Amino acid sequence: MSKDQLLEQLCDAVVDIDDERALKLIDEALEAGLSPIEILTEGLQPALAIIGDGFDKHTRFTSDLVLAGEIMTEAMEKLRPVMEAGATGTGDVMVIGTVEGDIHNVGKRVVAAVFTGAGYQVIDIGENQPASAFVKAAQEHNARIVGASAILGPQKPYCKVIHEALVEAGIRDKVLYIIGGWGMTQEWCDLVHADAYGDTAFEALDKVKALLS
Ligand code: B12
Repeated sequence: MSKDQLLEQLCDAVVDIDDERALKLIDEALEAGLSPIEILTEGLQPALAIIGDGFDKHTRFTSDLVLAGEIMTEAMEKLRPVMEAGATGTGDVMVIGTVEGDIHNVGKRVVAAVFTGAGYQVIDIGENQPASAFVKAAQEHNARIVGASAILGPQKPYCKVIHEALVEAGIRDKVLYIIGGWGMTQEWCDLVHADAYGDTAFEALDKVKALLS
């Protein structure tokens, strides 16, 4: 099967919520030499966009989101070790979490895997986390980067609460504060006083590298 066929079939398998087939196709894609990022961005994410659109149009239900999320969890278990292999280590620590009120965790884990792969030491504090948890972890681990994932529209303003908590703790100027999540924009980034936002994990990595250099 060609690379394009593999990715197309993988997308179809996720859209059909056929986890067994999706996981088998991920193995095949890795064996065929496709990178985890190609698999994620060209196979899995288009499927999630289709399911998300269906949810918007009421042709898909919350149960479909749950099942798609479960497939993504299993997919990340396969892809993460490949993404992390060969990390050399920059010494910089990144604390990342999903903001309070939001339980989406796939995007955060992709960002964590990409930064780990690029050599950062990533501390993932989990989902639905209050600002105090970001501050506590940043202090404990002497973080250079703090990342907040806010996927849900109504939770995006919470990124400002985290900025304020970092200011209050006296560590805002010591960390690079980055945000991301479905539909994140520069406007949100400015509103919540983050240093940068990333549409994708790789865009975020490029921005962080540029800002830290
Ligand atoms: C799977 C899924 C779920 C699963 C999540 C399972 C899990 N383990 O995470 C479950 C079932 C729990 C879920 C629940 C809900 N969901 Co949902 N969900 C999705 C879905 C289909 C895929 C999300 C996903 O995993 N994407 C794949 C990852 C890789 O992409 P990503 O999250 O965007 O992350 C990338 C970037 O955004 C960025 N990024 C992300 N985080 C960060 C952080 C930093 C620091 C940086 C730099 C970058 C960055 O980099 C990532 C990698 O490139 C999306 C639709 C979609 N198209 O995304 C809807 C979607 C996000 N959900 C939506 C909704 C409405 C809900 C519910 C409210 C539904 C309901 N009525 O109950 C609940 C909310 C629960 C809660 N309190 O959080 C809406 C949000 C719309 C909005 N404007 O807010 C979406 C967009 C669907 C839609 N079109 O309506 N959902």
